[in-house]
Amino acid sequence: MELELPPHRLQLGQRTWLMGVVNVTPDSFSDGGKFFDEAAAIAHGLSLAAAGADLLDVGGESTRPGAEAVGPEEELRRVVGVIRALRRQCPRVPISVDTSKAVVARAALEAGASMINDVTALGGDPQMAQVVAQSGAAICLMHMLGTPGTMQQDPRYDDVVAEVKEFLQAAAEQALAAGVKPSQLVIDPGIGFGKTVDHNLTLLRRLNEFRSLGYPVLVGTSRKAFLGTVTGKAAAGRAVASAATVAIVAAAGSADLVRVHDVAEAKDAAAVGDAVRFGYSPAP
Ligand code: PMM
Repeated sequence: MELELPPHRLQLGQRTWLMGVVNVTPDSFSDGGKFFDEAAAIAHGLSLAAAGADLLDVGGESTRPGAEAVGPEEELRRVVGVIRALRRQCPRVPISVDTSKAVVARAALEAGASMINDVTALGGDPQMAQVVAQSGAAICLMHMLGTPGTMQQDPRYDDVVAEVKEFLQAAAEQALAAGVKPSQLVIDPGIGFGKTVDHNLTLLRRLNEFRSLGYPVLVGTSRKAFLGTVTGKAAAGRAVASAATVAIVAAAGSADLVRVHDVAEAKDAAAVGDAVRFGYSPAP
């Protein structure tokens, strides 16, 4: 299977691909405020690419629990220049835009992005499916229970894996009905988005069950709160714990792409996990 990110193309099933996070926000989960300035965000994106990121995910709206929504003008102001600069300065690395607004997605694609990472799985903006269908860009459909404002207030499931799968299947069907091609779709169980620690661990343990949906799987565990619960560490000290999850999913072959803040650590973890899965062969 291949994921087309024009003009790039990722061969899936050969190794775990690393999506480096560039948050141009004052208030994200773990790095809010650090790269809020455009020049700092661009430099950060370039450093992630140099550390081995296979694609970069640029976001201008925080989805941290309880985060305030950002208007489209402000989100456009934050991400478009960063995407344009990264496209120009680092043409080898495809760019994804972390947005649920169609107007931001469209502008980001024009600026050089080739994937939309929509944490609302097309539920946030009725125009989004059309933007994806018309552009041919890849789209990541992520599961969230509720909204960032409410999602961590006592989330409940009878069977978290079955319910998240059902949601992603329905979101994929909605995309296909709007004219999106199956080859454009990526799915993500949305670790931390309306889930308890136990829900997150169960999703990771049973991540391979999402394979039956037939789409590439992306997972984002990086620096998230459940790792803080498990290790007792604050967000900035969760790079090793985050890398451990990358090794686990790589060895299990349960994810094609991992969304990470600490690319250098994740790269080693993915290399070890991939080597356990496939055996070791030196890079050509
Ligand atoms: N997590 C965050 C933001 N965007 N997108 C996808 N597809 N999957 C995720 O798990 C995800 C996401 C929150 O993380 P951050 O605010 O620390 O970057």
